[in-house]
Amino acid sequence: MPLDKYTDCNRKKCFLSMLFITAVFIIAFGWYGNKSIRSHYESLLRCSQKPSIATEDISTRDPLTVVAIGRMLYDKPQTFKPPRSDVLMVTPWLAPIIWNGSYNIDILNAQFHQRNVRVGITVFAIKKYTVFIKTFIETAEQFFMVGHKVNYYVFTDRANEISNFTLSEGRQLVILDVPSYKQWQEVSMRRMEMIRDYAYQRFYKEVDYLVCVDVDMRFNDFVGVEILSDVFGTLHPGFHNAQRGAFTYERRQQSTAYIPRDEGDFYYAGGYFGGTVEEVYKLTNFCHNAMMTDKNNSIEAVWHDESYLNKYFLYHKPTKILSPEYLWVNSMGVPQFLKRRRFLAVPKNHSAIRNKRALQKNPGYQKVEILKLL
Ligand code: 4GW
Ligand code: MN
Repeated sequence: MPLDKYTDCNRKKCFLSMLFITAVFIIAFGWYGNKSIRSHYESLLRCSQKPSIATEDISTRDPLTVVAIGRMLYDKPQTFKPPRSDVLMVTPWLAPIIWNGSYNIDILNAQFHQRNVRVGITVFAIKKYTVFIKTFIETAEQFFMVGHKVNYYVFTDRANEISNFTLSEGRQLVILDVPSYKQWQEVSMRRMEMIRDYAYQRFYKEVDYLVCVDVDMRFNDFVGVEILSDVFGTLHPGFHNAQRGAFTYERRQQSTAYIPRDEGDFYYAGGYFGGTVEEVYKLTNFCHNAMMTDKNNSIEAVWHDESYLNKYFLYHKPTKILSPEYLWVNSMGVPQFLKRRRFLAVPKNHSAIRNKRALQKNPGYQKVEILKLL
């Protein structure tokens, strides 16, 4: 075969085989492409038939609670203009300290309403302290978590002395019958154990957050969801500006509440702490166990439950701290930085309400009385 013929023929063969190969490729790709699109589509279908957990959760929720936060008008935050420059507004571990003017309650209310948050507030009214309940509840109705779901948990040994209250919608009062202890120190300290036990048995089913406070108090201004966080403590009004060395932490090394003089952030008040039910469980469980260890070693921390709380907060830092606006004593006057007095101590007639002999036996007695007279 002449070369040119050969090449001619070869060209034809080559062209035909190229055509054939191209056709095979087109068919093969078409089939594969179709298959992969179909399988992708099938996987999409599978996804929509079996939604992920997150999708499922949203779809089963009450549609009213899934509403987004609507359009709101408020002043833009200013990068170089902090709303307060006279007070510390954040701790070195980035927990906010709550002062008037530092937050927008409308934004916070919208966020907490969206989550349909339920708040439990615990108070103890043992023996003669039932006299404080009326003022406590009545002022709480006016100022505490207004517009949110609230359960008052009143721990008492005198349920018959707790009168009926007319409460706003979404709020209820639960009386919890508890034993009273002979020694007043124990009355105060056993609060940790009782809160722990009820958190474990009951509170976790009924509320999201717990606020645990003294009963010898009255609300005097609004206290709302701005206080809520995983675990929060409150600056003790008597020590809000004190030096470390002046904090009345437990200083005896034999006690589980011991804090060395070169440690400590703040002095937290025993009469106001809280957080999620789970975090309050952990806190109260720690404090109660520490107290029991000390009891077995015949030692009791100088400021009872407050000393153990301070120890807990030193090594489990609170995620929010309430300023003294949330716990104040009028006898301390009204300093410039205090724009609101939201929760005030009710002056006590000590001899009428307390067992004086027991008080005089307490080494810290004089200090309490002095603080109260300030
Ligand atoms: C001395 O005789 C007492 S009795 C000291 C406290 C007592 C007591 C305290 C009581 O007889 N019944 C009672 O329910 N409590 C609860 O413990 C009550 O909730 C009270 O607010 C809390 C702490 O006691 P307190 O308010 O008297 O403590 P301070 O003076 O530190 O606020
Ligand atoms: Mn008190």
